[in-house]
Formats: sequence, C-alpha cells, structure tokens
Amino acid sequence: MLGRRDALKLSAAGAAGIAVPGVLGARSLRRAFAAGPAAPAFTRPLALPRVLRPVRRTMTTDYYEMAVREAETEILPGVKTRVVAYDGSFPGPTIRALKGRRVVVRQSNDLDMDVSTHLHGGHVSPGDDGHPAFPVAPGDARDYTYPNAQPAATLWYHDHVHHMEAEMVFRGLSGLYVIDDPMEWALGLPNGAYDVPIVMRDIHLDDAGQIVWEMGDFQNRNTILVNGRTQPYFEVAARKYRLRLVNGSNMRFFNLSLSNGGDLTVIGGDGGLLPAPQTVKSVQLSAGERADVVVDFGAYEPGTRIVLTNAFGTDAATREIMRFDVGSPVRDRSRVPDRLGRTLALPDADVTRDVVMDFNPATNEWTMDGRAFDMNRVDIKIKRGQTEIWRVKSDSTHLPVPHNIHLHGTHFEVLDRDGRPPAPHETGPKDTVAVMAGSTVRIKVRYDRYLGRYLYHCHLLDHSAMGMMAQAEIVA
Ligand SMILES: [Cu+2]
Repeated sequence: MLGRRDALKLSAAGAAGIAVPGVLGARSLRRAFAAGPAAPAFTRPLALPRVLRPVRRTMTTDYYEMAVREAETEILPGVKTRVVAYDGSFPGPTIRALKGRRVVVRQSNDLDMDVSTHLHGGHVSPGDDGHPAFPVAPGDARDYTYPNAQPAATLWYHDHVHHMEAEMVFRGLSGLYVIDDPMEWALGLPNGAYDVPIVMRDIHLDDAGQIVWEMGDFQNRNTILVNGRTQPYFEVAARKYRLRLVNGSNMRFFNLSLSNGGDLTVIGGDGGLLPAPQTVKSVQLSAGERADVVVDFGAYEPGTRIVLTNAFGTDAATREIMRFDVGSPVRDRSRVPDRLGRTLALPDADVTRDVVMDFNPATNEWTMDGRAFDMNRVDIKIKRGQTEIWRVKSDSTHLPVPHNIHLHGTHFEVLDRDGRPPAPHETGPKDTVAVMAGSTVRIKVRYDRYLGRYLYHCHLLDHSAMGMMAQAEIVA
C-alpha cells in the first residue's frame, strides 16, 4: 500500500507525463480526481457476449472470420460510445473451441493502423501468437491457427500490436475464447445457460460518455464494466452457476467476494481446472487473470440480492461490480466433484533464473531485468523441455507498485510468494500471476512445444507498452 508521500510523488509523475503505474489502495490520490459520468446501479441486465459462429467446418477444423473495426456501443444507457472492436462487438464475440479440434481465425484489419491478435493462454506457434513482429497491416488479413491441444480453460484474445496494445485493448480489442472438453462435461459441472462469462474491466469516460485514453491514467478509470456495461444485474435461478471471472482491465486488480459473505468455490484458473475445488470467501485477480467459480444460489432464499463486491474499490462505482438477483429454485443436477483437473507436475528444475521488474526514472520506462523491450533482441534462451524456476521480483526501489507476469506459449506452476503458498485460485496451471510491490513470486516453467520466440511481460498493459516486456527464444 502507498503512503501519502508516495501518492504525491506519483501525482507529480503524472503531471510530468510519466506513465503512472497502477496503484492499489492509493485512496488519497484517487480522491483528487472527479468521477466520470455514471448510470444508476443495477438498472440493466447482464449482457452476454455473442458467440461467434464458424463460417466453415471440416473434419478437423472450425474456421472463423472477424474484422477489427471502429464501432459504437452503449456502455451507458442511451449513450453511444465509440470503441475499437473485434467484429464490431464490445467486448469481442466469444469463440467456443473444442479441445483437440483446430480453430483458424481470419482477422482482417479495417483500421488505419496495424493490429496483432494474441490468444492469451493459448499454446500456439510463435507465428500464430500475435507477436508484435507479425502485425496485420491496414486492409490486410491474417489467419491464426489454434490447435486447442491443451486442457479446457477460459482464455481470452486481445490486441498485442507493438507499443499500442495498452491503448487498443483499452479501446475495446478483447474477447473471450473458451476451450470446452467433453471429458470435462462428464464431471457434471454447471453448463449451458448456467456457465456464464463475467468479464470485468475499468474504463475512463468523459462527460459525453466517450473513452479517454491516456497512458498510465489508472486513477481516472473509475467506471467498471461487466461484459461491456456498467453495474448490471443478473437474474439467476436458485441453483449452481459456473461463473467465468475474467479481469480484462489494463491495470486494475480486483478482490472479489459476495456481499452476503457467501462461498465462492473456485474450480479453475488461467490454464483450466484446479486439481481440487477450493472454497473461499474472496478471489483476487490481477489484470489478465481468470478464475472459474461455482456459486450455489440455491443456498439463498428467492428474492435475495447479492452484490459481487470488489474490496479494492474506493467508492460504490468501483466496489459494486454487479448484482445477482436470486429467483425461484429449479432442478439442479450439476455437481462439483472432489477431483477436477491436474497440476502440471513438472519435474525438479534444471535452471533457476531471476526476473526483475522495475521502473527506470532516467528514461521513464518500465523494465524487465533493467531493459525496456526491444522486439529484435532475445533476452533469454531456453532449452525446450527444460524445467526452470523463475524468481520474479517486483523491485519497489523506484516506484513501489504491483505488477504481474504473463508468459506466452506455456503454463507454469506457482510455487510460492515470499515463501508463502499460492492463493487457492493459483493452485492449477497458470499463465499470469500477481507480483505485488517488493515481493517475489517463484514459478516453475517448462516450454515443451514450439521452438521460437515468445514474449513474457507485465500484464498491466500500460507497463508492457512502456517497456516492461521481454522475449524468450525456445531452442532445441
Ligand atoms: Cu507492471
């Protein structure tokens, strides 16, 4: 947490045009800014992103097409907000893939600038990973091939174009990508209409309801959206639901709980199902992280209203994310078995390396191991199949702010955080993990698929766009 002096320092940095970092709990700083336009809470129903239909199916492959273009959406009731959107949808359309069945997405670019689409959490070849070295030029298109040879999981796709990813994601370029698995269906978890995406993000709107983009402008992003709308309500039957919680913010961390103190049963994390369900009272998600939770609304009386609460919020608009309105009981045959997925079960590590995330006050750049990103530079070479332990440290000497780390191309195990065990939602395969100011998270990593270059970076996108990114080359 920041003290007042730190907040003042950050305030000065902001005035000087420096990328102001995302700050948890900087209440004194936040109060200095006026809130944006607001809609009354819980007046509109939860919107569900539309599910994209394949344009063609073969024995092995589902083919999709979408265009990146400008569009208008109704974030606030009755107000048209200009966004940049996949296929004109905000958030982008959902792709539901099947494990073991290939997906090819043709992304065409109707903007007047480059784009590059990354499937976050997907195990895909370096050429299909949305690396900024392979952008799609205006008027062009690119086919991205996703093998889906990985466990069922809640993934998301978003823009990763060089230096502009933070702005483009902020303006709307992200969407859900869910890998389903018939083996998972056999577990009996809530599915169909009871499997619901909850994609949360913050945004800064001006008085006319238009997006205000400024790098590092965390303290003004005080409007929270769920599936693209402010503070929706969701009428649920009195039964179990699977909620796919996704933090699609650029920088904001959420600490989520139910306002009635009810249980959240975490069943999955970034990389798919946890080994076993974990019943908790709260789940903390940094930008880019996901957690699948089951909530049994059958435990509550019809008519009960439960707010999904963010303990990191500083006012009603940032604390009260959405509301569940419990309706009548319905037959519920779903269950949460005691055993779900698997750990990566990686062997003992061959190599240990340190990764240090820091800020360089001389250049105003965010750095990984003292350097800002250069896409023509390989920062580390890793032998394919080798198990490594990374000690990832958020160095708080220059700016005491939280970061996280996201690895492209593989999953990792979270070993510990400052010597303490990982949080319940961190007990399965992960691709993104929070690294709080001054703390060190140890992860165990193995790249065992493709050779080539993969990014690793802070997923506070205003940080990665300002240098906090590096690349590993996987070698034979
Ligand atoms: Cu960061």
